Amino acid sequence: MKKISPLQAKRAAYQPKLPPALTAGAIVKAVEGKATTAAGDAAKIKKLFPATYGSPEVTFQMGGASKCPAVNVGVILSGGQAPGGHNVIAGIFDGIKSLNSRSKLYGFLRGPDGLIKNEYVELKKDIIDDYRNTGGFDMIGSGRTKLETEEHFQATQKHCEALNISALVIIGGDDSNTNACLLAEYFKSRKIPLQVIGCPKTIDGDLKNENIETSFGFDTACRVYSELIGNICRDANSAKKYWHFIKLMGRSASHIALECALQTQPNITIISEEVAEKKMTLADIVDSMAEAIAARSLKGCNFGVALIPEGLIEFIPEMKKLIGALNDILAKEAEEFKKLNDLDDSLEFVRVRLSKELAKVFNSLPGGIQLQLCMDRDPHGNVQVSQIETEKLLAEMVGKRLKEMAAKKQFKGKFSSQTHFFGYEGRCAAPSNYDADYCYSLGYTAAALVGAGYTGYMSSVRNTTQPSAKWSAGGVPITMMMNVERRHGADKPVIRKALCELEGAPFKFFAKNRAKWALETDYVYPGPIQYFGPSEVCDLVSKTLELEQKKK
Ligand code: FBP
Repeated sequence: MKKISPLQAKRAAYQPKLPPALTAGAIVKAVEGKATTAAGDAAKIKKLFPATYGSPEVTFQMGGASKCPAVNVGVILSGGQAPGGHNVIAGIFDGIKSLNSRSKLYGFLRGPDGLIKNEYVELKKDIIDDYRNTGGFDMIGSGRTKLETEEHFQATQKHCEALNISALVIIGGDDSNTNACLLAEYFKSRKIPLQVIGCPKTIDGDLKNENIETSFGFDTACRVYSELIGNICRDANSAKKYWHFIKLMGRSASHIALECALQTQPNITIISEEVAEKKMTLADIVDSMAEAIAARSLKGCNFGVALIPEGLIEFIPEMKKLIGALNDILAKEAEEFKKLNDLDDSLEFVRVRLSKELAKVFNSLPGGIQLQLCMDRDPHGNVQVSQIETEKLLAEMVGKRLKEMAAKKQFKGKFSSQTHFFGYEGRCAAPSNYDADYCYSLGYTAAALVGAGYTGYMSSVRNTTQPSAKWSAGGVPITMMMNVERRHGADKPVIRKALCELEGAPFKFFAKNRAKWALETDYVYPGPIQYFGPSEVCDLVSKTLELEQKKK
């Protein structure tokens, strides 16, 4: 028998909470709201999604039909790991069994690839039970293949028909849910009886809007990082000799960095969205960090902690333009670029294709960063920011700047840095109670959407800062979250990414306190996630969600 940890054994027995509408099962009464539009470019989205555009929002109430036929459902995990994915699958399983005990769940392996290649496993009770309340995506695996071509859609249809699958649940981030919507549109417009439902996953926290309070995994991942940051804060304050530069995952938006800052109160936190808003250059960021370090040094503190969001580089206006141009070059001339074997030739290839202004920015970067910017894009055309070592870039540039300041007698302290990157450490942690409950409810809600016959919807569970007895469940048409953006050198319909709002309550709270946190040693040490014990330590919600919901 596979050995499991004592915590895992106890945790397996945890029964996640559900919104009241679902406590008697997934056969529910669906209350429809008004017809919806899109987040932007409504006319274009309507044209691209004639069959699914404009569907109403749906809220569930207990009740509805007394019987439901058995359904076969397929599920895939798509994109980066996020704590709670197994609970979404457990929720779908329990939900469809509550619709009809003869319902079956099939898990396609390694994400969209499994669907295209027809590699799957039937998820029976014993498998599901082994994975309840565990972290990771290892039950069926995940992948980043983009489900977007006609061949992919046809293969999906063929493989689902062979298993008598009438609904697919795609658990993924903004890009994967965009693809879920394309798939739903494809089937609905051709009258193919295959429903598609999305579930909002990503530790990045950038898949949220009026109806999707948060993406799952954000809560747990931020708690893991905050525990580690708290430990580093304590180490910094004990040894009093290092400045720690910590890069935090979050491909684009700075939600993770902001949440961790709210939980731990480090000395410096850079928020990419603010950098973009203030049109700061790399030099501006370096100057502001060096000044903060010099000010702290005057108080005798030659140590501190700085948080750097992973996506920063793309928010520095000059860098954003550069990356945009590189994306276009690498998309249009991918084949020629791939043929180059020599690193210098690769750099020269892009350099000569850049405008004079952008070539200057490119040349100002250390060689290592230039190469990292030219590395393979992910299948969605995104720069793989987790591989760009901004924490090292900034530590090096800040050190240089402090030396210049020292020469002018503007800095008399000492500066020694350590760099860290926290990302993968948090993505497969055992879900916090919040994520365990939220994920199970999202999965169960997806089953209810399947039972009620909807397609092109994202599962939505709301009011989650309240006890579960006040949670609501329903569905949001995915087209409602879409706009048109430039990707891979072309205009594409995509779900609008939710960036940190500088007018939002979480950022405002941070902005109000950051000067004090910068100068003083005001660290908070959250410690590890607690699964057992008093509710005030086990049943927490993220500071971000707490502040966002408070204002409502
Ligand atoms: P998703 O958007 O797919 O949830 O992934 C998020 C993320 O964890 C980012 O924070 C990070 O930049 C990226 O995945 C890393 O990707 P990979 O796992 O392919 O290295």
